[in-house]
Amino acid sequence: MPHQKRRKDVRNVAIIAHVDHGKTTLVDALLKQTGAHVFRDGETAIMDSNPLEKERGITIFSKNASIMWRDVQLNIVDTPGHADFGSEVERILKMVDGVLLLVDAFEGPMPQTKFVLKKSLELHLKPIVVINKIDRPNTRPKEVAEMTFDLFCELNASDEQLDFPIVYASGKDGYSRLELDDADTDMTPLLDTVLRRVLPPVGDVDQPFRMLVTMLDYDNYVGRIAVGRIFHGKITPNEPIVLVKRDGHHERGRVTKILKYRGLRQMEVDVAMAGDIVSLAGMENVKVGSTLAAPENPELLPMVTIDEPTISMNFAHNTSPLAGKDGGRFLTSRHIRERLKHEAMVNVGVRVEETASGDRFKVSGRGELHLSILIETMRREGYELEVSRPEVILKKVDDDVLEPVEEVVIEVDPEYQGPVMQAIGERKGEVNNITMSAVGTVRLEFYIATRALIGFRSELLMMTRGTGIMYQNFYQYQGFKGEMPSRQTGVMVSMSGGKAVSYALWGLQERGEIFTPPGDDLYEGMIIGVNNKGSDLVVNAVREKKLTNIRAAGSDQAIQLTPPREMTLEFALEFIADDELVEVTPKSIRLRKLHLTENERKLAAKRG
Ligand SMILES: Nc1nc2c(ncn2[C@@H]2O[C@H](COP(=O)(O)OP(=O)(O)OP(=O)(O)O)[C@@H](O)[C@H]2O)c(=O)[nH]1
Ligand SMILES: [Mg+2]
Repeated sequence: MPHQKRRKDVRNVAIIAHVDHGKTTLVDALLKQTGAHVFRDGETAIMDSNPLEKERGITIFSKNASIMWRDVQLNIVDTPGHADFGSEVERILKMVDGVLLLVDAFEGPMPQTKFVLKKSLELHLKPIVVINKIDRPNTRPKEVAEMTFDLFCELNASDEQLDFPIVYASGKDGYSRLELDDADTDMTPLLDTVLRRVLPPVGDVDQPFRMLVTMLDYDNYVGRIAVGRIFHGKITPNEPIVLVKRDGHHERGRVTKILKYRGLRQMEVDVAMAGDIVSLAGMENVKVGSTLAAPENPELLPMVTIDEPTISMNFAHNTSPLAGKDGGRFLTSRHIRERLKHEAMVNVGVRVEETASGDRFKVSGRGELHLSILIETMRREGYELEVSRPEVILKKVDDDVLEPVEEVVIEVDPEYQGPVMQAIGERKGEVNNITMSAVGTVRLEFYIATRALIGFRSELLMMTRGTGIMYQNFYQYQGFKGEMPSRQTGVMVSMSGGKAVSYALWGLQERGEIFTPPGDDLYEGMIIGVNNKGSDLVVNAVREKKLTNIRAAGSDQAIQLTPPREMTLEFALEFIADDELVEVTPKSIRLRKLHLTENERKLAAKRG
């Protein structure tokens, strides 16, 4: 191998793991240890800065931070652990020279651990394994270390990769150890392991500048910002560069600003060079996967392929009688089209297509979470929408129809094992492993069509009284698995508009769960609850009690309403049937029939 110049003053490392194994909390500990950020009391997961991330307690977007350790600049990328964002993690891996693979000392390797490790090994990265959360009771760090070793073997790691260092840590309490029985110190053992194990970046500053764009950012003052790793050369502000798009087109421009991370903040710098992770402003049309290059060598840098979407939904402007009443500012089909077009530009995994009807758009993404985050973001921006049930995207290869299949792990108390196994069986899932966890829960591992999982999470929660945990991860496309069971219940549909009345709801609640609290505005065709008997039922939920006799009117106080379910977007999307829609406004999430009147529904049913 020819001699490669490496920079000793920088290391680029990504933190990868299954969802919730403690990536963002570990970054807190590193920022604290190096003084890169001063935490206020009770401040946690500082990198989860987006309001949706805070609300859900998960990381949605990868983010950078930079810390100094023993005069070396460590650029750290915190990545999302949820499977829907797996392809983003894959792209991040192209930007770094090393990874910290976190594994929860209690749970052990999970589906997304396998996915991110596989991708890292394929890119010839040499992971550092961090057995995390060792402060938790009932952990089994040694066993988890062995399971992780087995996973490396299963994924055909090279001997060099198999020789991974292990650091035991508690990101939450801010300590790490090289041996389990070492005394607790701080994050020094982990930070020193990073310096020792992660290769300094290769890069020749004398070559023409080239940078691969891995992430996008936006700033009101400077516009779109391209974030990525400089692979060759160096760059100074106002230098002319060429934007090389993935389709080979070139566009000339200039870098207006160069920003580098210091801690959590971006600072303007006068120069950046090979090995640096930087943010460059000035190129409005830049996309993820583009290359920014010096005019004398405008060639694309190789990038990992972008995964195809697996799920799609129809988006349209809100056509319900309550449209515009919840303070939405963007109500028309034109608004929705423009917003979605913008999203398709900046959100790599999202695809937007016009449909024959002209005012409905087919939006495809990498999973339900991926798309529900887009919907949630739009409603916060003031859009009103109606959205159809998620559908999986089928593939046709020669004469075969293929559908996406997921690898799923469910953890439940043993008493629920039977019903859950039965539900998996009904959905044509294939169980491939059943184990007991250290705390006595049963872990079921199985493969199942993505299609069969839509609606399954909410059913699992109901089946296990909210205790069941489920993780899923795209596995592969397989032959179409035929019909799947659909929702077992019908719904109660409001027969007219008006405000929901306690007395009426009270009369209806014995038929099934109610979604709307008294006082809520209803309209004809709106779904107000579940009808436990299979069919749909048109009901009157606005009927006041006749005040014919004083005693009965007085007894209204005695009405005991079960508190209605708090409607979340995830529940709504999973719950609805094909002839139903979710209405999303800045204030409410409502369910409705596609056809609002009973007549229209009957006609539609006749037409098939
Ligand atoms: N006991 C204990 N809990 C931890 C530790 N690290 C994180 N947690 C908790 O685990 C949960 C998830 O932590 P995060 O840091 O958000 O996990 P993450 O891997 O970034 O999650 P995603 O980004 O959504 O994949 C939070 O409730 C943390 O408080 C730890 O070292 N010990
Ligand atoms: Mg996180």
